[in-house]
Amino acid sequence: MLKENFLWGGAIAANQFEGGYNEGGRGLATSDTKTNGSLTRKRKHSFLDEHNQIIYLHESEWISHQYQAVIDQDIYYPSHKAVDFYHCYKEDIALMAEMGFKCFRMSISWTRIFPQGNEEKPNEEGLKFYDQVFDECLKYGIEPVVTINHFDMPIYLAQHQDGWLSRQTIDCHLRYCQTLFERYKGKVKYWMTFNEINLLRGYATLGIHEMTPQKYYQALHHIFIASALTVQLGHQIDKNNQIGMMLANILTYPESCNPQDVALELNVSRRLKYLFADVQCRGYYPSYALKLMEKENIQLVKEESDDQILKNGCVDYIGFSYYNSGVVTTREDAGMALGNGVQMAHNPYLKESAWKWPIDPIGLRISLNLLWDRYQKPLFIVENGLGAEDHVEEDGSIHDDYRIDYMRDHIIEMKKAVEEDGVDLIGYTPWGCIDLVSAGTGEMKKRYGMIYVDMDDEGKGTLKRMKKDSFYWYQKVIQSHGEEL
Ligand code: P53
Repeated sequence: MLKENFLWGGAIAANQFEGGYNEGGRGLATSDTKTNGSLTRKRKHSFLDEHNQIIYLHESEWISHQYQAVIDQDIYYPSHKAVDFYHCYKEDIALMAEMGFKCFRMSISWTRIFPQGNEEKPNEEGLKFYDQVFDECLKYGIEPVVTINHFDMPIYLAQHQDGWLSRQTIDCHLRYCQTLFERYKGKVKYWMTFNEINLLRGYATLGIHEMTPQKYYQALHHIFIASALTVQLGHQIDKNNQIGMMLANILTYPESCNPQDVALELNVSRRLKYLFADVQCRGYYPSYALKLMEKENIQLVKEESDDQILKNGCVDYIGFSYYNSGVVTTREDAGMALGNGVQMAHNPYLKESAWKWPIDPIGLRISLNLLWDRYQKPLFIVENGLGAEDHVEEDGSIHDDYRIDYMRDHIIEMKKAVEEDGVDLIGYTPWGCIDLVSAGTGEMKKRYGMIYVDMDDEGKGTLKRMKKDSFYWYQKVIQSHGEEL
């Protein structure tokens, strides 16, 4: 059986869900300059070039330091309104309560609390907004689970100090955390430091112009230190706080039993996944990471106390996202498939979603076991789900049996990991429980929710919320504690 206090719920992130981007004294974040996109046309940020012309650049395209991120008034940016949780939170939380949620995973927008990121004093209006959200949750017995930083970077810090490349950003982050821990003490117990810490890359999440491997590892080091200090601070302020890491659980299989494929898979999973969890769960850089940096000629600038900080800042649990698995191969002529941002070979045993993400429920059981074996820390599935296009019938019903199938198959495997393998699991919060903007493509039509939001890729729609078939299905799942699937 799942634990009695197992946390069934759902998950969202501020920049994809909240909107109200210029209300309540909120400052701009890098995500506010991200345009919408489509499956083929990836999103871009808007910048001013040296002639004061607005240009659009993908974050992987290197940009010069003097380029300044700006907002083009003629263009639609999905984060600005998102699906307007800022104004709809009462209705949304009521719907989650109706589904029977025990918890709600959400993130706080850094620039709502510190508009520039580096102020001495927080913005009271921003703090009040989250007070209201948490109070509304607690009214229904819903436990808030808070991601402190979900793909969030104040534009000011990106522009003035290259975001996480600067050690000063650690202090800014800690002031933000201290404010949250003190203000929401007694209301929030479950925290996560950095969403998908192993997927933080270019401008949007790290705030860095002109990325290089050296800059990447230096910024990552600052984030590791910031996270470890956050864990310590959170425990000091309230010993009941449970502070976790958040890992994009990149699960890879070798394409064949050729030892070269197996060795490649080991290498890939270390580089893309284990490095991050090893540092945050064990409190030091694993030897393969040190060798990897040595090989790439990376010289980390560290302070003397850094090793001790990492050691004293191990996380309490591992939150992770799981959508799919991928296949790695040493075969040079392999056909490539896109899965979770990593280029990989096709898996002939699995079906794919419309966005070409392979669907692999057994991979969830494997992942739970791999993480439990390696770390012996409680696990929390904080993202899982199927991005799909939904069709609204004339009577307003939405028959999303494909989503129900996806979730059912994953919950079955999750239960096996707990009941047959003995994995310690805190809860399950499927992604985008209410439809939201896709992080990868900026689309609205890539929907994950059990609640539909009337809004299209251009931001047009009434924002009306409608229950999909999966709403009633998940309600029963929670009610029966995962027995009725
Ligand atoms: P979308 C890429 C690969 C794996 C997970 O993703 C990812 C991403 C970013 O696109 O992000 C996580 O919206 C993330 C969420 C995101 C969700 O997965 O591209 O934590 O913010 O929305 C799903 O379909």
